[in-house]
Amino acid sequence: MVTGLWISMNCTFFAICSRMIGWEVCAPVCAVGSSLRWRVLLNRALLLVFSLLPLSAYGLTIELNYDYDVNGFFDPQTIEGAKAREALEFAVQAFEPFTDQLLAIQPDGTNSWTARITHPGTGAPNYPVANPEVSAGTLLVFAGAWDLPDTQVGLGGPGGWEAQGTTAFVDVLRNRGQGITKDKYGVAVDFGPWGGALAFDTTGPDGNPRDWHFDVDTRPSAGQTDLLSVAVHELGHTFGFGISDSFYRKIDGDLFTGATVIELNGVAGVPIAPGHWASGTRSPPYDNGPRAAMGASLILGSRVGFSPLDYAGLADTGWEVPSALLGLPGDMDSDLDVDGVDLMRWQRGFGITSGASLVLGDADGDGDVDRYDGWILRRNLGARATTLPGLAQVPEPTTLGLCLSLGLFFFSRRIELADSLDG
Ligand SMILES: [Ca+2]
Ligand SMILES: [Ca+2]
Ligand SMILES: [Ca+2]
Ligand SMILES: [Ca+2]
Ligand SMILES: [Zn+2]
Repeated sequence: MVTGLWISMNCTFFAICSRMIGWEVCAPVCAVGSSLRWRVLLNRALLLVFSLLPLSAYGLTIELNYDYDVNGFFDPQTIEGAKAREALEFAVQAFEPFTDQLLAIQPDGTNSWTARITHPGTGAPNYPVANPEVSAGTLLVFAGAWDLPDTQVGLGGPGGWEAQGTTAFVDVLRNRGQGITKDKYGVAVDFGPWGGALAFDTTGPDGNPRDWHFDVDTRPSAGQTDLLSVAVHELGHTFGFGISDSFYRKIDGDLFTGATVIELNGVAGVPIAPGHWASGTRSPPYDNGPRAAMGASLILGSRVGFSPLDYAGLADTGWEVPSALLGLPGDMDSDLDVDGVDLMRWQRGFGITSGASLVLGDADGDGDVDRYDGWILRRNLGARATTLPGLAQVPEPTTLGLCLSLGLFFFSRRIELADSLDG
């Protein structure tokens, strides 16, 4: 929660506020705040308002559930399992800065639902999970591991569902209060899943246990499979990359033509392969950028983080992605490099828990300056860019003209992320 920062800064507040609760509400507030007395009263009122806002206003929570981890890949009682869990819990931070206001799924006497997942510990399709509760601002993600076939290292995607109950309840399952999510009912503009499932491979194609690399602070050795890289890729699918109607709507021929991607890339679109960026796609705005995470394959022994291009793809799918994630990662002073000055900003800002900005060291736009921001920065130390795009946020649709009563939708899943070398 931000406190005190807006005293006599009500137009700064206006900028923040207009993002959070809408232009119409904030504009009159800014207009009347011209005298000091008004400002003091106003700021007291605003602080009260913000103290009542749910914490989810500042980002998503990804709730990891290991109930179906029947092979003990994430068993915290074992050294390896504890490391795997720590790595996955680190990886989900790549998505938690998104500011979408997802509605709560609360089954009760009238309303019930069944989540459907690909069982993350066995691969059983359409496995039912009865009536999970999902809090506002939260995605529920089931995690486990089994022997995925061939060279697959991970499997992830959003879950399906069946529901019965009130129209309002079914609508929440359909889109969590986001925009239209199915082309069947109009034009898909957003994606609002309850969550999904992630599975990791236990056994390599040679029949030996897969050699996983769990440590997020070091890079994998030759031949190792990096859990963080696989996790962010499969989570990207859970967020609709390569799966959702709103994603597919942005594909024209063999190019992805979402506005945020085009703005970041500076040309007409980015080549796409089924469900992924074309093989070997690198992310702008770097000079000689790293491979994007949502390519179809991972080179063993390498690490791919969720890159600006991957974030742009999710922004075009309907997610509210902070602008900090769409620039050069870790460039705190926006001078097109990641160097010691940026590192110093992060060190000075370290420990701020809310209200921070990029210049104070908040690399991921979630308002704090923490270990994750430093991790982003260190990964990119030495990186440069020639230009930064003038990125605009893709606006959330404000009205939904939908009223539907039944739902039995998308049993989606996506496999892939082969461990093959594809150049
Ligand atoms: Ca396998
Ligand atoms: Ca959204
Ligand atoms: Ca810099
Ligand atoms: Ca941060
Ligand atoms: Zn994939």
